[in-house]
Amino acid sequence: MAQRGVRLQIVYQAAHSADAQLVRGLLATRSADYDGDGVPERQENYLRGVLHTVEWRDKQGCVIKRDTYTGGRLSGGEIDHDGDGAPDTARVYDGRGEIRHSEPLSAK
Ligand SMILES: [Ca+2]
Ligand SMILES: [Ca+2]
Repeated sequence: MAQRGVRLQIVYQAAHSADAQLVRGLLATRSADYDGDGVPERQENYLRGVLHTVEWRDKQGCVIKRDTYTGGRLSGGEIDHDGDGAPDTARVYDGRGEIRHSEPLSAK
């Protein structure tokens, strides 16, 4: 029913504005601009309609946090604590989304 490239404009109470993109009727991305500056802080990326990653970006558009979902469930993540544009901490989550393991990533 929905065509490739269909875009939905949604206004949430929590976010200033949110934007969703469907590909062949399945949710592909969903982004939210919480402070209303026109640049989304958060973007959800879906694979075949299932949540795959959630990315948080700074004002320059650099990813400062990326969570990975397996089968729609939070499984791992990378964080850029010092804001140098490279992730420096990796996390592994248990089945309930609690941090099971966290370790520093070597600089690339
Ligand atoms: Ca924003
Ligand atoms: Ca870093």
